[in-house]
Amino acid sequence: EQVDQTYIMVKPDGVQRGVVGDIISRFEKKGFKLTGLKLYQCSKDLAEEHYKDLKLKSFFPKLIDYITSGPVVCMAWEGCFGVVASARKLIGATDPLQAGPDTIRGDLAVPTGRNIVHGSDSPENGKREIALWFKEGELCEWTPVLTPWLRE
Ligand code: YYY
Ligand code: MG
Repeated sequence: EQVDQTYIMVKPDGVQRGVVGDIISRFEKKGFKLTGLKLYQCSKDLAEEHYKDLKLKSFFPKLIDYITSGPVVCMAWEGCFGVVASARKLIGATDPLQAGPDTIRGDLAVPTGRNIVHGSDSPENGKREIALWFKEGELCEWTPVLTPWLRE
């Protein structure tokens, strides 16, 4: 049975606005397994590496300023096949105006440049981003007691 990981991050505006608990709760309730969690002030270098595919975009410098403007909450979540796409659905569209109701961005955010949460866009990037943001020893292997009720 295939297991995937996704990197979810509450951006500095989400931390400042006090919605960290709400955001974590949505992934817990969906039945994903938390394997890593920390509050972290990231460097410019790390933010640039994380968003390296967007380096040529006009909004890149503003994006890096935003992500480094305060602490973020870094999370690694694991689930069965589809967890990465499923997490993106919970998060909603990049532009919160396009994000559906009951999504994190649809419920809590307005401008694209303050869209409060990040989620990996593919299983490959999930792995890459978790390796980028977490050191060995910061991730936990454990078996939630509800596993048989959440996986086939
Ligand atoms: O994966 P996701 O966060 O939904 O969008 P990306 O296209 O990867 O862009 C990353 C990040 O960049 C986005 O969450 C906000 C910011 N951004 C922006 O400020 N202005 C845009 N037109 C597009 C993206
Ligand atoms: Mg993205």
